[in-house]
Amino acid sequence: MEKSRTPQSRSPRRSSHAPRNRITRQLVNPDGNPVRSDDMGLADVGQRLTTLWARARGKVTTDISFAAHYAGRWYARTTTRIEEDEKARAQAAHLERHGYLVIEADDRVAEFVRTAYPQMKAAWDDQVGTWRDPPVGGTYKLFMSDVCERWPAVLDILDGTTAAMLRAYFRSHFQFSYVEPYRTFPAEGDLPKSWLWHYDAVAPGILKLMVYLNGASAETGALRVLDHDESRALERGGFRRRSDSAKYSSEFDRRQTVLEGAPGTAVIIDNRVLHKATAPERGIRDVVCFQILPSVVPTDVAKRRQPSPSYHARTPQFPFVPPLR
Ligand SMILES: O=C(O)CCC(=O)C(=O)O
Repeated sequence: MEKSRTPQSRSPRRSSHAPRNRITRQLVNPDGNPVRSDDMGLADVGQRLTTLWARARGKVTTDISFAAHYAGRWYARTTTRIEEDEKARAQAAHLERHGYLVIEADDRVAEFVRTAYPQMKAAWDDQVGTWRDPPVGGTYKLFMSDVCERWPAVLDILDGTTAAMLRAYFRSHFQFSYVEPYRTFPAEGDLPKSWLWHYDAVAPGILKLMVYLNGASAETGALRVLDHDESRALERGGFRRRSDSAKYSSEFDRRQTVLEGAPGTAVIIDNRVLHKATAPERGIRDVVCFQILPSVVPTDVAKRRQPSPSYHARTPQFPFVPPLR
């Protein structure tokens, strides 16, 4: 039986004299209007195809990366046996439930802040082994390269309280996909993308952990976060992408949690919660940022296997699969 069609759903009948123009049917302008063939030169078509190809490649890379992460997490959980104490389990449950957690410095972190941070601070002040991001149009983040080579103790600073919580959270061992120190400054002009509300482009459950080397308050650039429930509420309310940040700014102001802390405090978020960097109103903020994922081998073994987990300007966006070419 033939399906009945409403007048709206019926496609317009093509006149036998009308030119068949596939491009007109497939492409739209950025404002959503169909592109007319006489608007488009060959260069435009080429440009559009390049954009579509880049998008498709990005999507495939993301999908493969996420699938690799889920498979790796499952395998790590089924092959490791983790028994952490009640405190670690309670902290992990908070991170799972809310999507963020703050851990005060334990002795090991405090020792690093006391002994290594003054040297790191001097290197930042003198701009030794550093680079700015973005290179033009702003001077908001000063990254430092080779932190694991210059201050190897950085790889061990989480070995106390935080490591126990991380194992309880992943229910497996864990590893770093990069270790990235950077300094943030008061802003002068338009802010680049991580200063708007966003999710990181990594699989859910991968953690970002920042150790505030010199502490952070609301005025000196503490990380802002929306917990799981608030992030979902903003999505339901229409937030889709970073560029929507200004439109929903009063909602963000109302719902956000500012993760403040003394020197050595670790703030941890999973990438399913909306978050944003904030330029200090005064002073500077120095952090070491770790991206953390599950591991099938103990963390010490994973550390030794990695040639250098320090962050470099070339670090791929998805550390788990090589970029597709
Ligand atoms: O530096 C911060 O406070 C957060 C950075 C951030 O969100 C990002 O780089 O994605």
